[in-house]
Amino acid sequence: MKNTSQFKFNKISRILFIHPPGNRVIRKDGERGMKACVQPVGLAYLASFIREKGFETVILDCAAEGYDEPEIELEPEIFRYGLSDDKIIRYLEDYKPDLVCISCPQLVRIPEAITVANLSKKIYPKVPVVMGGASVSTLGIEFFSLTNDVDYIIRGEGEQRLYDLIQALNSTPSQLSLLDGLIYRDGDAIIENPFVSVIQNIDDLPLPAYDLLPMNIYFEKNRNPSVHSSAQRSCTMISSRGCPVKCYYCPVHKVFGPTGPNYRMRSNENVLNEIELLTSRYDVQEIQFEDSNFNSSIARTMSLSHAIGERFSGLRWTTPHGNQMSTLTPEVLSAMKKGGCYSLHLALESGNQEFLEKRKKSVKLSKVDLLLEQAKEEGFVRSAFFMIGFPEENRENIARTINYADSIDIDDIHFFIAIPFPNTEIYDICKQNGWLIPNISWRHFRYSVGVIKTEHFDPAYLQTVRRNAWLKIRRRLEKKEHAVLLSKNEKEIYG
Ligand code: B12
Ligand code: SF4
Repeated sequence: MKNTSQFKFNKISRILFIHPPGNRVIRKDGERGMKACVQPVGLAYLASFIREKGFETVILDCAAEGYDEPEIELEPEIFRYGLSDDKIIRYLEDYKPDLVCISCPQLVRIPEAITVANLSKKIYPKVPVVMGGASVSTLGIEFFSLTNDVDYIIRGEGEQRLYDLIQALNSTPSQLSLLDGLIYRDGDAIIENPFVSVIQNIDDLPLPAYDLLPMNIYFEKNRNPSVHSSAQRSCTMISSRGCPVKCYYCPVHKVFGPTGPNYRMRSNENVLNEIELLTSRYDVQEIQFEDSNFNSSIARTMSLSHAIGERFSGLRWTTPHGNQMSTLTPEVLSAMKKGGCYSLHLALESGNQEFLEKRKKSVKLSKVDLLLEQAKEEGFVRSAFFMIGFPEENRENIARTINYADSIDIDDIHFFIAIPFPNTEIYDICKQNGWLIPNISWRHFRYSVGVIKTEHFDPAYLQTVRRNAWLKIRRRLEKKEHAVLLSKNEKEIYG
């Protein structure tokens, strides 16, 4: 029993934000997922917003700070990386927070995020623990069945919501039931408030608190598994939130658009201010825009590209989370290239046009060759993303996607195993048909493992097919004069 009135905590003034340790696959045959070292931009936004309201804030990035520590096998072939429990405890003891805010960006990291909550409660049973991020936004109330050591979860964008929670805890706990997106315990009950709002004008947010992050570690390791950086000092950034499209497997709307697609773009000026901060204070040479959908608006892509090129000549940038193909007109490609963008990441998804149409994707396979040619002429490095293992697929469809991927003129390739994130349409389809492998660890909800088993395939089959396809296409690409492959060697896999 630990309802709010039972906390009897200090008034909250010192807030610790934690990015938990990460985990990756290391298979017995030596194949391994890439170990990420990337700025937790969401946490940097939160810390900045809360600091501006007058609170003392620090960020502990366990994944980056403990990047070189020995890895620990958590379950067969999945290893944790980052700070050890002892070091996290020491940090907690030194800082003495009044509130612990943990970010859990991906479902795969839920067990590690819960471990951090356990450690905090062990030392400070009365200090409230809040968790947010795409994972809990996706899972919702179900999360509370996993642990008793998290008191509050906040779904969606956390800046205003976290501030409102702190205010309520400090002065008006009776207001908790009114806070949008909050799920919390009240005695034995779990209360789930409605989750509806988004931040209308994202220009109103302060810039992320990069000064609270260990920026030198990110620059030194320079390891964003989604992109082969063109410069050592690279930094991720977000120029828009949400996505105007709604794919049946994507959880992005659980964070940025609870009532449907809720796409919001920052103004050019606001984006340029952040680039100015990153280039002048941190000497950043490459920006990786991790927007869900950077180029969905033709007008904005052109004007932002132009603005970046004008003000930051020589700066290189890219969009590793993927490019929507339908808006990459020759004019857009040319503007992006002139503005400093050096690589494209085409979210082609499937080699089956019928499937793409059924799923209302705007990808037209008949136009891919021309687009790739135009992109090559402009001088882009061109990578393509495909997904295999959608529940509706059979082995023939999967083979068609792989053959198609092998037929196009690209410089790098990624195959992702389709993942049914909870509370998405694909998840419901899998659940209704009994295609979800029961009692499977959250650490398997990654593109290199998979959790779907139908009459046509299971994760082991998909992993083998993916591996063989990657090796075959890699060998073809390696022979190209200017091969630019993200994976450093054949054993390194995405996911
Ligand atoms: C950059 C990125 C990465 C980086 C790492 C980022 C990091 N530091 O953790 C890399 C490339 C390494 C990566 C890897 C993976 N990623 Co990723 N990634 C992203 C991406 C593109 C951007 C994240 C971001 O900066 N967003 C912008 C900020 C503003 O949003 P935010 O982080 O969500 O934070 C806001 C809220 O969530 C909330 N919030 C966040 N934390 C907290 C904490 C508290 C206390 C509160 C109150 C609120 C709160 O407030 C923030 C501000 O509004 C997102 C998609 C997207 N565009 O968001 C996918 C995304 C988070 N990734 C995803 C996935 C699946 C993965 C992988 C599992 C893929 C794989 N390889 O199999 C791996 C896992 C890596 C690992 N080993 O742990 C999914 C997660 C889905 C889910 N529900 O699990 C997403 C949503 C993409 C998608 N649409 O499917 N990823
Ligand atoms: S286009 Fe990309 S970000 Fe947008 S809904 Fe589809 S998969 Fe998600």
